[in-house]
Amino acid sequence: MKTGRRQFLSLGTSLVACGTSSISRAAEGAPAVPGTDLPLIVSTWPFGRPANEAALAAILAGGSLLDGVEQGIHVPELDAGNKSVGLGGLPNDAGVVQLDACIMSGPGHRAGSVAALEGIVHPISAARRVMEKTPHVMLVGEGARMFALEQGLASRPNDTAAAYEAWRKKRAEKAAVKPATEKNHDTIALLILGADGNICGGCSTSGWGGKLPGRVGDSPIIGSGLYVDNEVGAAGATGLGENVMRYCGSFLVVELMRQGLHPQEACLEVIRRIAKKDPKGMGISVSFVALDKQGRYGAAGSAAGFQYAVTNRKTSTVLKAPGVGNRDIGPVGGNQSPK
Ligand code: SD4
Repeated sequence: MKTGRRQFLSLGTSLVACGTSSISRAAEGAPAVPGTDLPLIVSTWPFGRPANEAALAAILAGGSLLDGVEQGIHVPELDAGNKSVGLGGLPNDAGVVQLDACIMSGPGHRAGSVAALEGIVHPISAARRVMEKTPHVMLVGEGARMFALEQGLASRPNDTAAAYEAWRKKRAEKAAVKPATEKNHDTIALLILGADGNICGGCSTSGWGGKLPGRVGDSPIIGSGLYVDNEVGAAGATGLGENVMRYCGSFLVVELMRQGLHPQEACLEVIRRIAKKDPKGMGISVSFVALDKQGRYGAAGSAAGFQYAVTNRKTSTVLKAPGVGNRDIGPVGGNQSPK
């Protein structure tokens, strides 16, 4: 369900009126920038906005930051019209949707991840269960699916046998993988800075449409598609995973913030570095979102046009990120909390 701005504001008002107004600013640790309204939620793409709003509602209703991440990401995962997240996403080259997701908790520096997961409605919940119920960080393929089923997560049949046979026959006749374009990949990466100064994040995608069966992108790889460091901040990626994984992209954004860069500048710098090494230069097709412990946030893309969503109790909005190849696309957000 798409939440309109008016509906969102009244939701926020009624929740505050119900006694949750104590959730406001960072109480301890490094304080947020004065005037920053927390929780602050930042995510990729315009479809991140309803996800942010669901995350905020979960937190204002008394949920944890991880509840916010999980319930926020449930929104695009359930949206059958979303062709890049959840079971409505574009299938691989065998006609099968394979999903990747991960989650990270700043407190405890914990992480959980699933990759090449079939038939599970909410991969982000499977990732959270891996983090909370197992001694592992990552489960893949059939093992991940069996684990998710054991955990009682909702599933939908994914009949791979027929799809595989059709794929096997066709494979000899054509190049196996369709080239990635801006149209056959997207991801939700959602980051939250809580009122207590803690940070959590999550990421979920169906990945590169037409990918080879078994291909895993950056999104479930801790440090590539997502990274959270509770002392510094968090970052998440969207775009062509092959161009993020080789550089530990989200980890690098966080490390540059640790060195003092503003989140937006850190995103830009990582894209510059990737583009410099990559023969495709600005054709690398990657974007990052980031927020820091001070409540600053930002995003950048290898090209103009990347949009990201920023939400707090006062406002929920979609901003344009600067593209490294073309920085003159304003208006650009990224200084402090949205006003
Ligand atoms: C992947 N990074 O599987 C994901 C897809 C994506 O924008 O984010 N595309 O490579």
